[in-house]
Amino acid sequence: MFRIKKSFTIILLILVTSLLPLTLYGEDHQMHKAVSHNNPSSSTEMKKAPDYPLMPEPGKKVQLGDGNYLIYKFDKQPKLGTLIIKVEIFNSNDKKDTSMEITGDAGMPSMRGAHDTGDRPFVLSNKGAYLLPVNIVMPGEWEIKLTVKKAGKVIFRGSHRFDV
Ligand SMILES: [Cu+2]
Repeated sequence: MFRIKKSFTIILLILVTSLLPLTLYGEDHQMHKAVSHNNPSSSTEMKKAPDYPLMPEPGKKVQLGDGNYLIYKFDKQPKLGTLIIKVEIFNSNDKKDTSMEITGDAGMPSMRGAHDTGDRPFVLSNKGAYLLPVNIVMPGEWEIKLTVKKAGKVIFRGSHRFDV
């Protein structure tokens, strides 16, 4: 009986001592992995631009989920000068929703960084339309990227390309 107990203790001791470095190594290894894995991936995720899927044409319903939709238009046929982008958001009962925040980033896809405006907020008009003026400074293909936020959370991203 004593012998069994003793040998059990020895086995336990051997197990513990042999597992201890393993777990330590394991943790250390995992930590190392987490650090070396996190650094590059988090920085690439931060640098990775979000996707802005192409939206239906101006004047068409663009679904936002939960029955909400937006309709965007330009104040005129796009040409050089100031172009106003008008966005209206409707809920599932076709009632205007003015509680959202919209930002727009305009630029030329072929000249990344040359004229990009960065995300700028649309301003709500007294008619309940969101408006953003964009300065079209040269002919060619332009792109507007829309981001819609509800209560501070992004619920939609979409883009539209047009020729000037
Ligand atoms: Cu350009």
